[in-house]
Amino acid sequence: MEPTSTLRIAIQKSGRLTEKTIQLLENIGLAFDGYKDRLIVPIRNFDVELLLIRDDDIPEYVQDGVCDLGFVGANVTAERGADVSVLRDMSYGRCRLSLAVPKNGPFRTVEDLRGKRIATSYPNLTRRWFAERGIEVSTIQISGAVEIAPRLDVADAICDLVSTGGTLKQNGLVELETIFRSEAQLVRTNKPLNEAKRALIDKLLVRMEGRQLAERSRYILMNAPKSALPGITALIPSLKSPTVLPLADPDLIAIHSVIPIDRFWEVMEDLKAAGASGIVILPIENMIV
Ligand code: PRT
Ligand code: ZN
Repeated sequence: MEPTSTLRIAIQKSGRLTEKTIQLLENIGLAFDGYKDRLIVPIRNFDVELLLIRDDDIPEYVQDGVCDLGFVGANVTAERGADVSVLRDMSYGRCRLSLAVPKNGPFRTVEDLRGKRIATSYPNLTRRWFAERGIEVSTIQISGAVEIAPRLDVADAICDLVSTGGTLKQNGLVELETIFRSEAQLVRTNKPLNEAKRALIDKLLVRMEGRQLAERSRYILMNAPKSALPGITALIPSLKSPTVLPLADPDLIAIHSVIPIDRFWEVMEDLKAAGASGIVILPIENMIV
């Protein structure tokens, strides 16, 4: 497949990253019809097309310029050693690549794995990690169901992706050490792009930033006695100064602002203590600062 004048974005055809990526693209205003069972999906309102492929192929496609952008796990890009640039961490598809050993086995530390067999779908990352520590191991490359390798005596330990840890537990394995932390990323080719494509990428990035910021924020409304305003203003880590509106009761005011979601509970409790009442929190659809 040759590079085209249309901005081509690679996404995972069917897997853990697919739905979130499709949702994000819809949220930033790209209009397209169904994507299931299609290789190429044209975007109706931009000179963009989506290429739906296996995640393992995305780093190389972007590296070679067959696709200009790609959404792919950092783990895949790192394993492939692809020459691409990371434009954004996407904060979904979070997982870790970890070493795990049989729960009741003899291995308690990474040192205990010296000379042992490690089953993994990530032989490059695994080998590099052990080499950096001067520990010799042999890696056995397995493309799926790595977690059963110790039980089959194909390997002594595994190095596999973990998110909840449920799969390890079910298979009688315990995590020894995390060797790589990952999330989905938007990557860009390092091949030169024309002005139109660069401008379009910038536009999409601004929209993504707005969307991600909105997801991390909440709109907050509350009533309070006028006298409580200085105390409340000091508590709200708003983007700019909060909006203060008069109410029918001249002693009361309404305050509107935006708060980061990670401080949500703390801020709510502190506001109440500072005199706020009728506190309402609303999700934000989009935000451009
Ligand atoms: O078909 P294709 O090659 O495109 O897909 P794939 O099967 O190779 O990948 P897929 O869809 O499983 O994962 C795509 C990407 O999602 C990965 O490359 C990671 O970046 C990311 N990701 C996030 C994960 C997980 N979380 C995850 N939990 N990928 C795999 N897993 C596996 C894990 O290894 C375990 O076997 O899911 C299982 C459940 O995990 P626990 O810990 O929640 O039990
Ligand atoms: Zn894959």
